[in-house]
Amino acid sequence: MDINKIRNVTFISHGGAGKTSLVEAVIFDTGYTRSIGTSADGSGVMDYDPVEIERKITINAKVASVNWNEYLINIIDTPGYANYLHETHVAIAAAGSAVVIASAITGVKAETKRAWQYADEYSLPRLIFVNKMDKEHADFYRAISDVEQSFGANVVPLHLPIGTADNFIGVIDLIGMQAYIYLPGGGKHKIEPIPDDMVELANKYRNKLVEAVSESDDSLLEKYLENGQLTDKEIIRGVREATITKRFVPVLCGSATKNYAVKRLLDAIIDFLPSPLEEPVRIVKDLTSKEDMFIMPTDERMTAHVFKTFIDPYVGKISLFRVFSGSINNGLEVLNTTKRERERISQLYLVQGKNTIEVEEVTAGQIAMASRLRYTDTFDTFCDVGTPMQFAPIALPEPVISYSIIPKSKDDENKVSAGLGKLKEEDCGISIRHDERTHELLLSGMGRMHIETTIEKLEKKFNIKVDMKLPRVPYLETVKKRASGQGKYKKQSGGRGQYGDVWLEISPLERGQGIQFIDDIVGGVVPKNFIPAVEKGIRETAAEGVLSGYPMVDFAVSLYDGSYHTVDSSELAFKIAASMAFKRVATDAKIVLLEPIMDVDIFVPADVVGIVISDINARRGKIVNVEPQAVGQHIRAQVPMAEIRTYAPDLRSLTGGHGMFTTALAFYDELPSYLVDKIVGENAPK
Ligand SMILES: Nc1nc2c(ncn2[C@@H]2O[C@H](COP(=O)(O)OP(=O)(O)OP(=O)(O)O)[C@@H](O)[C@H]2O)c(=O)[nH]1
Ligand SMILES: [Mg+2]
Repeated sequence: MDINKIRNVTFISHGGAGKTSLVEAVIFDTGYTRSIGTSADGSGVMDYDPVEIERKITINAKVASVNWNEYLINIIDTPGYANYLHETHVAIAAAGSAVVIASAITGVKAETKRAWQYADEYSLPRLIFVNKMDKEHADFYRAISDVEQSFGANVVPLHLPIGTADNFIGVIDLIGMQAYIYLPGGGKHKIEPIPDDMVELANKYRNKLVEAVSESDDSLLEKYLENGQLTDKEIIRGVREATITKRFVPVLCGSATKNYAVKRLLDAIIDFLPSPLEEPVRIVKDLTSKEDMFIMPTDERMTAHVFKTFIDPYVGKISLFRVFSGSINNGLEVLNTTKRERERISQLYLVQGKNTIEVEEVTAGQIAMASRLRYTDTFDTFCDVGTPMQFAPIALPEPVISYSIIPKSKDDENKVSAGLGKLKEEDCGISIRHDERTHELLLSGMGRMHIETTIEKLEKKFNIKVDMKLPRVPYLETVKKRASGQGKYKKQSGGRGQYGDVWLEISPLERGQGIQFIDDIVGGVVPKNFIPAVEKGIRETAAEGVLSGYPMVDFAVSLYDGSYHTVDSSELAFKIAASMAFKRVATDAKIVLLEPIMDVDIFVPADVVGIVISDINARRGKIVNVEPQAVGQHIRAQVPMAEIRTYAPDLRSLTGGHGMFTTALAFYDELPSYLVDKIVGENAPK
């Protein structure tokens, strides 16, 4: 494959703007399907996961490799909803350029801005496609000004729409200065002169285009000043250079579902977006020299990066990877550098969503799929066996919400973690852990909907049904003051009796000090061999809590007196006596509950800082600091875990999707007394 004729492009935007519909139209236009599939009726080849079909959204990033005019265009379709932005991140890292889909109705929403920022991080050149021109209230010019305001980007239309909504019939190409009029059914067009009533507007935008092109290139500026015009070829070259160097962003428009102007988009991808040779260069670590180096697509040493895994209940594991240099042919043994294992690639495919075409070889710049790999997971690197190299892992956002997962049937208990473990292989945005403090299985993800769709996958793929619940807060107990007293266990009815007698003193310790047991016995009033039993009795009772069922911590306990019986005393008797004494003395020492407090870092636009701060206050939180950022403000706060468990969806609705946050455990603090009864009540033995 001629590397100059490859384009790797990701489609990004907020949810529902029409990315997948556009990809379905592309797959049809390039001859891979006989009709245009839609997500609305589940007939598409892209959104084929059962949960995607049911919810009519994209959840997994997917690839469609199509041939168009002898070029190979690999499109990575991404989810738009904020709950799946980690997939968008991965797609952007694998692609070399992006098509940003703006809606002619809603323009640019928060998620598109986030995706745009990611694309900035990877320096991706991009095009904008204003979609849904056929819908009522569609407005191309409003969408463009929204793009300009949202991104401060220098946007330059290459097309103008002819008509809108029901009257949208085609586009004017501002380079060829002609009209593409689409025939009902889409895909096919006639070329006509620009309609009379649009000639003036077309000239105005043509001039803007020519000026933008000349301004971005000195040699073209000279020609423009000399001739007052540029040739079509010069404009195309100028737009290409300006797009690849990100001096401006070309804008096209059309309708995905009507399949109007979709082929024009394919032409633009070829004409204006970079080939792998022109993409931002990638860095790999050369494990022989231990140095980071740029890997050029022309390097003969093979490097490839796995960016997505799917788990198919029948086929097993499917790995999507991009070859950055060299080539991989069917049957090649590669080194999986990440796992330090040799892996034979025996089935190689190009994919269009769920459809596959088997191939013998893939070369630098291509995206392909291999199935049934033994060792390989997402983000692993492949390279030639003799030249180990490794790509850095992709930095992903951390999960922001956790739920406790409970199987509906007791028999499924083991299956649940195994099933979730498999889903984690296909979804790098979830994490699973068993919380030892609350004995819950916690599933964490990017939002409530992400958790919901994950458990829907669990049911649809593996037939495991579970419920989700907010996780329990791991409260702790401690004591506030010093207290002392006795515990005496005595039983003398028939046979051998029981006798244990201890005096304990409890005193509070600093947070995080745990439990200190001090043996202050003098003169053997409690014999040495019984003292470990006393300590055990105390520790076991503390672990179960005295007031609320939560463990008691951060106290010192001294065993300072007691008595024994030469015949009746035993380890068990002293253990029971210690437990009795501990419960009594702890209660006198004023038990309080401790709750986990989280450090919360919130990033929001400046205009919502006030709302976000008052919401944090309403959650019993404290604002630590507010600091301006390049974009928006950074609020640092400390908030009780109990109040922030659903912060991901709450912040999203509070800020219209523009807020982001991270949390981490900060410390434990005393729970206000007015809340203690509620917590104690919740945990009381039934
Ligand atoms: N009228 C009209 N409807 C469209 C167009 N493009 C998409 N739609 C509809 O918009 C809805 C969402 O389309 P999708 O293609 O699933 O949008 P998406 O951007 O892939 O959405 P996510 O994957 O969830 O981010 C569907 O009901 C489509 O039929 C268009 O050009 N015109
Ligand atoms: Mg989609």
